[in-house]
Amino acid sequence: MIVTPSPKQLEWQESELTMFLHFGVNTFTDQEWGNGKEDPKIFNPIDLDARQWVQVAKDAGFKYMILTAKHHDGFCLFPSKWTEHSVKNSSWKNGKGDVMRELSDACREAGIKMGFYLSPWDRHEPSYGNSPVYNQYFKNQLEELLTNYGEIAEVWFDGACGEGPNGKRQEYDWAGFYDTVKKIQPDALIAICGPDIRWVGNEDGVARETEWSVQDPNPVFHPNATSKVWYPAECDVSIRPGWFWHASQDSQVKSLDHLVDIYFKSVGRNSVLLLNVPPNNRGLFADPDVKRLAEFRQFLDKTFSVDLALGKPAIADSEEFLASNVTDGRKDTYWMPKDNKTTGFIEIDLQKPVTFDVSMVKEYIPLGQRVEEYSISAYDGREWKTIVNGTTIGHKKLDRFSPITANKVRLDIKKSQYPPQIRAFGLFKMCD
Ligand code: FUL
Repeated sequence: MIVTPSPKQLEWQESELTMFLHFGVNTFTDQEWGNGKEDPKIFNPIDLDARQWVQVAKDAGFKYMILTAKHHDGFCLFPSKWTEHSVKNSSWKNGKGDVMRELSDACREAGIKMGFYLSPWDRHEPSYGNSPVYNQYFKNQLEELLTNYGEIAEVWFDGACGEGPNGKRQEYDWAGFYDTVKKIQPDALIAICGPDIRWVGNEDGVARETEWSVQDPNPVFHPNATSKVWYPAECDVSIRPGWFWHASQDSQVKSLDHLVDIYFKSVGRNSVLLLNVPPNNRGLFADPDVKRLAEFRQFLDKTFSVDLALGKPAIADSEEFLASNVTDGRKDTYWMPKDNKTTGFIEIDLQKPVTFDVSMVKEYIPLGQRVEEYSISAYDGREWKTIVNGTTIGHKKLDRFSPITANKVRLDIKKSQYPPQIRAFGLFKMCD
């Protein structure tokens, strides 16, 4: 049986860019992990403007935003009725503010999808460590977040699980948490400690060269699965050294080169990039981050707006579906060889010498991820040269190489678990 994504997993994968927002009491204490003893009064982002966050994210091409509704310190950015440790006892807006509300309203207005991070580990809540009681507390908060803020696209469960105040260890009721999410918002994707989206395994924003969206089920996150599951990778990383804003890190925003490298190693390796941009203590994105995101967008636009293979004639050794489907710019067509063949090649005639240094290959993932090994070669009028040897492709595989001038290129599918279905084969010249 070929494993395929759910419609929501597909939509998520195709969106490619998600923004993470770490914000809370740590923003005011200059910490990365709060201890739960912070005075809620310290939370006072006097200029908070969620529309600024959303505009910056949207302008940079991000399609989803995920807010830390509660981090490990237990302080809630929404006025939960189950605790006093929240915005309602902060100085901000005399306790009348609700960051979830402001962000969800702004996202809806702008057509951006919203998600939240709710830390299971809670260093403030006294019931933490008393497993059934705390699990109920956590479900109550999930219910608030899933009921009061419109559509929630992604629920992000962190795996961190520290010791409770009474020295007891908290056993999370994952199955119960998923039931709560599915009952209220069946379409919400559950990420990381959840069944729908997989943590890539590091916090550097980097996927593997070989990245399969088809995986063996995780016994905790897919307790009922009996065979492989669609479990695509998400690459989380912060634009700064820390997840939370620190004044001292205003000068340490990642360079454009670093962000571009992350893009190629995440989105370009069949993953979604979850880039953290933390609001500052005024409640705004800081200037260096805003500037860098604009540069990042400019780089991507300049590099990817001209596909040098688009509309060029293509042939293949075998065509159940036409080879020219890979250069037609459409997402609903693909090349596939005849007779269930699992190997084959496509050749694109560029019609004149063209210089490029990036290739993009996409599989038609609505029908699964299939390719295990491929290569790309270029013909300069005299000889064929192999420029890429790769393994998996998936939603999108980007390869970088030294600039090459060629008038023909060829994609060889050398090994595939089922007949390959190639949606696109593009060529680009990176902007300087
Ligand atoms: C980790 C947390 O401990 C960090 O503070 C951060 O939230 C990161 C995304 O996940 O597990």
